[in-house]
Amino acid sequence: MKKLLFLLPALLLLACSGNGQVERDQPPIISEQLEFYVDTLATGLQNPWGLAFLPDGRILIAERPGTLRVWQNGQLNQEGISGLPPVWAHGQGGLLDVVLHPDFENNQLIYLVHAMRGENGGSTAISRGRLEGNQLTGTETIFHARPHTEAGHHFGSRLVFDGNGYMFSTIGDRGRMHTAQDLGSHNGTVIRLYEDGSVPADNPFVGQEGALPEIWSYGHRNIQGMQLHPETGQLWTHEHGPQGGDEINLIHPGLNYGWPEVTHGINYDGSIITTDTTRAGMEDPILHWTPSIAPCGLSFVSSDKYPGWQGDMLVGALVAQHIHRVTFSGTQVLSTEKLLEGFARFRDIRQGPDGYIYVLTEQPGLFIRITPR
Ligand SMILES: [Ca+2]
Repeated sequence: MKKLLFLLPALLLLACSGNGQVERDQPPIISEQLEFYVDTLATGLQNPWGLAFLPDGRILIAERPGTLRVWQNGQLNQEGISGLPPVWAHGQGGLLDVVLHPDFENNQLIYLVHAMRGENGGSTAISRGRLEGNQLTGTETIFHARPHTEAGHHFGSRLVFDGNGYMFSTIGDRGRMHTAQDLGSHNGTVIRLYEDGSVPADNPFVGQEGALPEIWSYGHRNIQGMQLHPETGQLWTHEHGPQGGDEINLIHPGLNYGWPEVTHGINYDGSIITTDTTRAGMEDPILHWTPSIAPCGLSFVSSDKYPGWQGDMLVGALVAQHIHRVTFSGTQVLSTEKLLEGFARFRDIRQGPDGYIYVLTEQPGLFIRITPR
């Protein structure tokens, strides 16, 4: 018995590579399709928002107040990445997503989505720089959404490369809902750009008077989860509704996703935004959540590490504090399951190059791995 008690702490703290340690919650969590462990890789993060996997094994973690942390050899480095663009840590804004260029191995380019000040307030921006050691060099801002406002609401944002020279990013409605229907504003949109920030000539609103050419789709409230489907290449997003009416959408160029003309939600004060949940000329969501879960972070499971979850979408929930697993047949939702209910506010979910699912939470700010038993 004495020997067993001695062994227990060793079971809870499993040695990881390097100096770091993985803290494993015991016993495993039993879900519908599989049993898994929650392995804590790092604690003490400040509003972690996005993460990216470097080919040398380091992992970058963006913290919203404006630091880009490095997880290396099983632990968080004290020093973050230097040479970041000017981040406007303001309300819901700050340093948001971090993404590697698809050809990072050859060009070392890191892309950051962040809030940035300009004249008369600010909005969401995209910057990039070359990673040399722990420093970004040649950092430049290649897009800055407009109009600017002092509002601290709804900056988005995620960034996705399609590997064919294009990138997609998202801008929230900045707390001014009706601007999501205004093509003269980036508010409430998905945008598509070339990798240097220039505008593809075949974007849907290029040449349309009064419309901003970067816009790919519009009528969104605040998108904080986006990924290309690993098999079909379709662009999937989710977005925060108001009170109720969070959505999963399949994004097509030039289309109007309805906010705030159609929604399944209502205002936070209980007042009605619109009585319409659907309207001709506006896209219906694939799935909507009422009450809201406050979705943030999205990853399809494509690896073979999670039998039973392959092809499913994992969605982080901030307010509802769980991971939502959604199963599909094509674009038809078959079922949903709540994982890790009450664990924390889930901010980002990514499948790493090793096939495992990595997750960021806030309050507390954790970096965890979902490890199948
Ligand atoms: Ca909608």
